[in-house]
Amino acid sequence: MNIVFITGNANKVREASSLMAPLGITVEQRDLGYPELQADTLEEVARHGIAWCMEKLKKPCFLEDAGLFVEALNGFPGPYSKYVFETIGNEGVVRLLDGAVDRRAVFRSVIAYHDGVQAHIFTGEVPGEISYAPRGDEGFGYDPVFIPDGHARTFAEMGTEKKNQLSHRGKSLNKLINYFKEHT
Ligand code: ITT
Repeated sequence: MNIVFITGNANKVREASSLMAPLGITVEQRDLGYPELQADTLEEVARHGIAWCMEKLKKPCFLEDAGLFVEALNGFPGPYSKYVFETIGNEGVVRLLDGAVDRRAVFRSVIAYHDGVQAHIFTGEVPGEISYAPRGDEGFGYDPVFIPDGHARTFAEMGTEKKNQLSHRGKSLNKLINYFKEHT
């Protein structure tokens, strides 16, 4: 089976392939540059994006919108995670929590899969903490500052396989995989 993953982020494709390739699912990256709605929830962004992509591509495909929600910042950056990463980056996020004892955060992933008839949503989340400084050089984005609950290492200090076992995206991708198993 071949499935199109619409994303400009090759790291996401690497993570999806790591889970899907062993099951005989080939992940094909297409970067359509879909418009990301300025919305309050990841699901709205994903639903709007997949409808746009389906119009363009006219074949089954999926996309994923992810975000980091920091408790002490009332869920910021959340749906604005990309912009915040590109402006203040990991050092900036650590600085925003300067002196904060409550460093809890949640990573969320929303996959929108369109089967040609309708869209299906699959979600995943992982609770954790923001580290006191960026650590590790694997992964991408906020991985160097996110420590999943019950672990001492940041995502960037783990390999793809370990991150997939714990991560928001690993969870949403596994739900998508189960859907494929049930429907193909
Ligand atoms: P798309 O083309 O798929 O949208 P993107 O990199 O823009 O790729 P998102 O909008 O989903 O992805 O991600 C929002 C931000 O959160 C962005 O800066 C990512 O680098 C970061 N991010 C997403 N998933 C992450 C993960 O698993 N670990 C660390 N950072 C992540």
